[in-house]
Amino acid sequence: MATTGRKAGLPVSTDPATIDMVSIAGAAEISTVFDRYELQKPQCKFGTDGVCCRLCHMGPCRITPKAHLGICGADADTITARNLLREIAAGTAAHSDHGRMLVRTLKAVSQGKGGDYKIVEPLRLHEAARFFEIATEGKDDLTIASDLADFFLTQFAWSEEPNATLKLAPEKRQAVWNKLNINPNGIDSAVVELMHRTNMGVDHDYRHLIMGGLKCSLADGWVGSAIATTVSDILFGTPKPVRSRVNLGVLAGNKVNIIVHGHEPTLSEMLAVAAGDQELIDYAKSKGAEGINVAGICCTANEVLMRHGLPIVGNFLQQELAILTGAVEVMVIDVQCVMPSLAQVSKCFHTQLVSTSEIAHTAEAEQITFHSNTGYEQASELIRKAIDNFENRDPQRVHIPNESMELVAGFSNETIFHMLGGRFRSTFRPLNDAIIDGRIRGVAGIIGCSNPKVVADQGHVRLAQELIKRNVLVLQTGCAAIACAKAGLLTPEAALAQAGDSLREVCEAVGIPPVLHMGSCVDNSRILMAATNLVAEGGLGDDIADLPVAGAAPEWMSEKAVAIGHYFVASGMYVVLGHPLYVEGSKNVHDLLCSEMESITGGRFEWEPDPVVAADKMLAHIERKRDALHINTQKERKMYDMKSRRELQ
Ligand code: SF4
Ligand code: MSK
Repeated sequence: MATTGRKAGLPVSTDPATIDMVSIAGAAEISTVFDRYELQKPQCKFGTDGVCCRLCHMGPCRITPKAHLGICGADADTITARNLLREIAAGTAAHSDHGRMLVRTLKAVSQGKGGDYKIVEPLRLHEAARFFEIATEGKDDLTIASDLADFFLTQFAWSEEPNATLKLAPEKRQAVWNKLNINPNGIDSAVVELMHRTNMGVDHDYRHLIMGGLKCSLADGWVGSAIATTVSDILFGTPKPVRSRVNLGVLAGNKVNIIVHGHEPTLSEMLAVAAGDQELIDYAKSKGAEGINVAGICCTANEVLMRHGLPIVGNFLQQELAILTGAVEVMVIDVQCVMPSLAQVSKCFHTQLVSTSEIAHTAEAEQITFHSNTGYEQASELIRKAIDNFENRDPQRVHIPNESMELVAGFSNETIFHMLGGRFRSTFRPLNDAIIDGRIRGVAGIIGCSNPKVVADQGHVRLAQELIKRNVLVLQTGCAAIACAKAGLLTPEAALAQAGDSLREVCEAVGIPPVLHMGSCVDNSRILMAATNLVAEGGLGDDIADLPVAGAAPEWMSEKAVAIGHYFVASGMYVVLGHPLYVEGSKNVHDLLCSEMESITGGRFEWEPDPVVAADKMLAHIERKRDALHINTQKERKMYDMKSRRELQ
C-alpha cells in the first residue's frame, strides 16, 4: 500500500526559490503552509483511511477493530464511499460554478450588458453553436451568443435528457455510459443527487455509490468544465503558443507588482488589459515605479498566461511566499485554492489583499465584489490602488529570489491541430501516425496541485522527465504545468534535449515541445478533447479506453482533483495518483477503484508515490494498449523532414 507524508529531513521543494523563501519565512517567524503541515502531524488515520463519518448527529463514528460498524450500522465500505462521493460533488460544484459564471458573462455580453467584454473568438462561437445544433443562419454573433448561453444554462438544471455536451465524447464511450446508466441529467442535479444519496440512511451499497460518483464526475469533466473552457475561449480567445516566464523571480523590484490568484479569468482578463493603459503606466511612474507588472498564481495565472503571456509567480504552495518577497502591492483573489492564511501573511507586509468574489470572502481582506459590466473600471481601480501602495513598500524587506524560467504555453487543441497539420489542413493525423508507428509510444496527462505532504514539484517534474525520455508526449494543466515550467520543461529546447530520440524527431518536425501546457484546471476538458481527437482521427481504436494514454496527478490535494480523477476513469483512462484517495479503510472500495473498475469503464486508479515507478506503470499500461491495438510491430523509423511534411499536406 502506498504511504503518504514527506519524510523527515527532505526539503520542502525541489524549487530553489521556494526553499529560499521558506527559510526567510522561518527567520521572520511567519508561519507558512509547510510549518502548519508539520504541526498537523501525525495526521488522523481515520480521516486518511476515510472511515470517519459525521454525516449525522448520532456520530461522529469511526471504524476501528473494536467497532466495525457506525451507530446506524454503516460499515467501512459505505462510509468511505459516501465520503468520497461528497468530495466528487464538491469538486464538480467548484468547476461548474466557475463555468456558470462565464456563461452568465457571455449572456450579459449578448445583451449589451457585458461592459468591456466582447466576443473575441467568433470562430469558436460558431463552432460550438454548430456542434450543439443551435441555428446560426441569418443571426448575428450576439444573437448566437445569447442562444448558446441559454443552451449552456440548460445544462445546469435537471432534464429528462442526459446532458447534451456528453456528445462531445466518442460514440463508443457514450454507449458505455448509457449501458452503465451513469449519464448525468444536469450538473446541479448531479451534485444534489450525490448530496442526497450520501445523506444518512439513503444509499448504502458501495458499488452503487461509486457508480453514482462517476456519474457526477462526468457532469464535471464533459459538462461544467467543457462549458467553462469553451466560453473562456469565446470571450477571451483560444490560446495560441506564447512565451513567458515563471517563478518568484518574475516579480519586479522596480515596478508595481499585482498578483491575480484563484480561478475565474474574468477580472484578471481586464487587469491584463488595463495594465497596458498608458495613463496608468504614467501614474505608476509618477509614483517612482518603472511600470506595472501583473503576474499570476495557480489557475488564474494559467488563464492569463495562455492568452496574454503574463508571467506566473508560482503554483499553489507559493502563494504565501509571493507576499513574503515584500514586493507585492496588491494580491487579487477570487475562488478556489486561495489559502485563508494570506490574510495573516499580508498583515506582516504592505501587501493589500483584495477579495473579489461575491461568494468567497476572506476575513481581514478588503472586499471589492467584481461585476462584469464594470470589469474594466474595477480593474483600473485595483491597479491605481496598487500604485498608491507602492510607496509603502519597504525596500529593506524586499527579497525577490533570482529564479525565473522561460516557458512556452498556449497549447489548445485548435493550436495542436494547426501545428500538426499545417496551415491548410488542420489535423491530428501526424500525431496518430507517430503513435501508430511507435515514434511516440503514447500520450500522458500530468495534472493537479502541489501538496506539502510531498517534496513540492518533484513528482511532477520527475514524472514528466521520465515519460518524455521514454518517448511519451506529455499534456499538462494546472499547478503541475507550473511545476514543470519552473524546471524548464516548458522550454522547447530544454525539454527536447531530455526527450527520447524518436519523440524529439517528431516534435522538432512539427514544431511542438514534448510537454504541452494546455491551461487551467477546468481545461482538463482540453485533455478529454485531445483524447477524443485521437480517437476521431482513426487508427487507434474507437474509444478513449482503447488509446495508449494514461493520466497522473502526482501531488494532488483538492476535491476538484478527486472529481477530475473520477471523470478520467469514467472516460476509460488509467489514472495514477501520487497518494491514495481517502478510501484505504475499505478494501472493497479500494479494489473496486483500483482493479475491478477496469472491467466496468475501461479505466482505473492506481496509487504510486515514486514518480519513476509511476512512469514504469504508465508506460506498461500504454504498451498493453499498443499490443491490443496491434501497433507494436517494429517499424522503420520515419524522419519527418520538409518533404514528408509537404506530402502530408
Ligand atoms: Fe455514525 Fe451512521 Fe451517523 Fe455516520 S451516518 S455518523 S456512521 S450513525
Ligand atoms: S490551482 S486545484 S492547486 S492544480 Fe487550479 Fe493548482 Fe490544484 Fe488549485
